[in-house]
Amino acid sequence: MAAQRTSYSERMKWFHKARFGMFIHWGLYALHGRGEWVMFNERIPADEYARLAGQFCPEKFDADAWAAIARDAGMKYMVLTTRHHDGFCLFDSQVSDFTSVKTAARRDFVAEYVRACRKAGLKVGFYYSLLDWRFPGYFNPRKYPDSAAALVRQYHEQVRELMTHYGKIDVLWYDGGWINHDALETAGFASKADFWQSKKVNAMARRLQPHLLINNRSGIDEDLDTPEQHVTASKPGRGWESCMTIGDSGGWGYVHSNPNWKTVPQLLQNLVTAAAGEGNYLLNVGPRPDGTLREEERTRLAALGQWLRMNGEAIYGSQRCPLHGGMIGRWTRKGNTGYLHVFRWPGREAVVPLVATKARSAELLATGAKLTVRQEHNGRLVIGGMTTRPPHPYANVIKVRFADEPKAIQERDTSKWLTGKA
Ligand code: FHN
Repeated sequence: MAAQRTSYSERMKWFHKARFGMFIHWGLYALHGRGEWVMFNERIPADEYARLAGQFCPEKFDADAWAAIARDAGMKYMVLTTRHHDGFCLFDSQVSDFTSVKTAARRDFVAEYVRACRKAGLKVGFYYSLLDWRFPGYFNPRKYPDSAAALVRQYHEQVRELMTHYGKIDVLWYDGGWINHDALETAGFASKADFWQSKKVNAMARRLQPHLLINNRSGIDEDLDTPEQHVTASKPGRGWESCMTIGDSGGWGYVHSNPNWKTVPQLLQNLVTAAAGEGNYLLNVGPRPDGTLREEERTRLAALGQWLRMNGEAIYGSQRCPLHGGMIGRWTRKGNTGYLHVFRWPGREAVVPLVATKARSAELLATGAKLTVRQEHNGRLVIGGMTTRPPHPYANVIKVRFADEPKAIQERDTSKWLTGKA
């Protein structure tokens, strides 16, 4: 008897609280150290690329270490590439020999990853690439219809395996659902979802995993929008998650010389911007071939975790807040409490225009240090009693308790402020 499917809002509850997750791109491609697209970018023939599986023996792989880094960073879930576009599976599969169980490693890394997530109290996400470059039918479904059909069959069967053999799964993170439009048309498919038969496979996944969240990359919107390398909020009520690399966008998988790493303030501002839009931040790591994480990733994640231990109240389960942050930063909210995330510390006072709601009190969230509040007739809220220099170098949160849910004054005549009126 299929378990009763739960409502969207019910399924989304933990996700809205979580706000922050770890994306992990790891597989054979790490051996080359030139990103996860190396097979395609360098047009490495399938047989030559497959020989990498004989070298993939990540002796230092430790899923518990990954989970501990994620947990200490303040992350609440992980999403691992169970299979990327190269078709190599980090899990056991009855429909493929190109797996980490049937080749040199002889390990089901997905099983180890799932156990580690649960032990660390993290929700479990599976990334799965629909496309598999090894099938010519992906590139030309009209010329190779049997290969295209085999590709789709493999994807359906492997999604069933992933939804069946590893206990309760929380997120199914599809990727690689794009197909050349002309190729689709000439092969007689009306859409990507038609080619992948996504409706059928997603219905099966939900029967097996009634609480599952599915992203929007199988050709159907499903539960989550997935802005990539940027933080753009979906409309209220629609779940979304910004996925991003810590290094530059040149590679999600391991790149052995990546000169361009985002700073902790940049990463923090992305996390806050996601939380301000009631969305999540899925921050990526690309482990080395041996399974270890780079110093540049570990130090940044540790710094984010330290900040979240002091300010997580303003992030986890955050709601949208209409108040203006201006040059100073961004607002999140929980009920009648607003959190002003100060990216650029203004000095001894912070001015917030167009506040319609009475502010009762203000304090520095991290320390509880009391601040003052003064509201002027034109809606300007002046928070005072601040130190000249920022208490924390990256971002500081001012917690403001309001008499009601904080609202902004809607300006009908924007020039009114010139005369001191709202
Ligand atoms: O091609 C993939 C890429 O390798 C990476 O997995 C990202 C992560 O969202 N998704 C695709 C590019 O949009």
